[in-house]
Amino acid sequence: MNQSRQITSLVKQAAHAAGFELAGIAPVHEFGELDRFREWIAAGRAGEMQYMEARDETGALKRASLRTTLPWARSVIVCAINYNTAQPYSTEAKDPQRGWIARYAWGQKDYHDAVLARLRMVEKQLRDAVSTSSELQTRCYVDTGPVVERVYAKYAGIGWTGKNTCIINQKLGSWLFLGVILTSLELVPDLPAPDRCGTCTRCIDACPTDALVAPYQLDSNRCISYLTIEKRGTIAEGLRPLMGHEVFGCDICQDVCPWNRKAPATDAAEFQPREGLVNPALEWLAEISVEEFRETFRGSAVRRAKRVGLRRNAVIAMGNSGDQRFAPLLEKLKADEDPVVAESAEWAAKKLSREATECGSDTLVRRF
Ligand code: B12
Ligand code: SF4
Ligand code: SF4
Repeated sequence: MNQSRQITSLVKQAAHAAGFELAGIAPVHEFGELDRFREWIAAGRAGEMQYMEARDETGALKRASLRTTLPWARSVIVCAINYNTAQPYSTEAKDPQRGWIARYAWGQKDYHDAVLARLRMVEKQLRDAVSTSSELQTRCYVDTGPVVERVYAKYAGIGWTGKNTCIINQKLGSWLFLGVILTSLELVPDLPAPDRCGTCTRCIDACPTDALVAPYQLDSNRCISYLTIEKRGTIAEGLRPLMGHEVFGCDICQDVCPWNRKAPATDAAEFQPREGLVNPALEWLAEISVEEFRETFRGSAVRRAKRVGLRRNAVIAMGNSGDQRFAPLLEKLKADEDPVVAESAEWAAKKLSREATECGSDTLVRRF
C-alpha cells in the first residue's frame, strides 16, 4: 500500500509537470453510469457514430466494461487540461456575416495529439518508477479507447457530470480536455466530485435543438456538435433553422453555464487560437478551396468535418443569418459540384428569400 501511495503521488506530480491542471485516480469498477451508456446506445442516441457501438465477440459493448475489454486494467489515471482562451463566448457573437467554430477546435494543434503527447510523458515517468516495469501494463487514450472517459473523470474527482453532460470542475469550469492512462497497478483512488448543478437548468433551456432531452441526457441526433462534425451528407431540414451560426461544434450549453463565468484562460501554446478561426467569415468557409482547407486546417481538429461538411454548415448558417447580402452567393452555390452543398444552398436561398418577402423592407432597413 505504501508503494501504491508513492506511485500515486508521483503520477500526479508527473501530470502537473506535463501541464495537466488536474489528475486523479479512478478504480476500474462496473459503475452504475456504465448502464446509462448501454441504455444510451440502445435508445439510438449515438446517431450514426458506429464506433460508439463496437462490440466484442460475445456481443457486449466494448466501451461499457473495461473489466471485459481490458481485463488487466486496475486503475484509470484521468488527466484534464484547460483549453479555454481569453476570447468571447459564442452567445456574444452577433455579426450575421460570421459563424462559430467551437472553442476546443481553435488551437494550433489537434487536441488528440496535444493531450496524448502529455499523457505519454506521464506514462514514461510511471514506467521509470516501477521496478517491475516489464510486467506493468499501460495504455494511453484521448477519445479513441474503449472508455467512457467522463465516467472515470467523475470517479477520479476531476469534476461532476453536469446536466449538459460535460465534466465540470468547481474551480476551472468545463473547458477541459480529458485524457486517460489505464494501468495494471492498483493505485489509490480519489473520491468522486459532488454534483453542483443544483436547481439550475440553464443549459437545457439554452440548447437550441432540445438535444438535452432530460437532465444529464444528450441525444446526438439533435446535437449541433454532432450534426456539424460527425453527420455526413445532408442534415434534416427541421433541424437546420435551429443550428444558428454554428459551423463546427457547439459551445452554447457551456457558454451559459454559471461555472464557466470565471473560467481561467490557459497560456498553453497548443491551445492558442489559429488566426481567423474565432468567429470566422461565413463566405470564406463556404467557398474555401481544397488547397486552402488543407493549409488552414492541417493538424487541426476541424479536419474531422471534412471540407464538404464545413462548407455545408457555412451555407446553412448563411440561411439562418437573415442577411440578404448572402443571396447572390447562395444562388451561385445552388449549382455547386458537391450535391450536399448545392442542396443546402437551395434551402438557405429559399429561406432568405422567404424572409425577405415576409418581412419586407422593414427588416432590411433595420439590418443594414
Ligand atoms: C461521442 C462523443 C461526443 C458526441 C456525444 C456527446 C455525449 N454527450 O455523449 C458529440 C459529437 C455530440 C460530442 C459533443 C461534444 N464533445 Co464529445 N465526446 C464523445 C466521446 C468520444 C464519447 C462520449 C460518450 O461516451 N457518450 C456516451 C454518453 C452515454 O455519455 P454521457 O453523455 O457523458 O452520459 C453520461 C451522463 O450524462 C449520464 N447519463 C446518461 N444518461 C443518463 C440518464 C439518467 C437518468 C442519468 C441520471 C444520467 C445519465 O451517464 C453517462 C455516463 O456517465 C468522448 C470521449 C470518450 N471516449 O469518452 C468525447 C468528449 C465527451 N467530448 C468532449 C467535448 C469537448 C465535446 C464538446 C464540448 C465539443 C464541442 N464544443 O462541440 C461537445 C459537448 C456536447 C455535450 N453537451 O456533451 C470532451 C468532454 C470534456 C468535458 N469537460 O466533459 C470528451 C471527454 C473528449 C475529451 N477527451 O476531452 N461528443
Ligand atoms: S452542444 Fe449545443 S446542441 Fe449540443 S447539447 Fe449543447 S447546446 Fe445543445
Ligand atoms: S448550466 Fe446549470 S444545470 Fe447546466 S451544467 Fe451548468 S450548472 Fe449544471
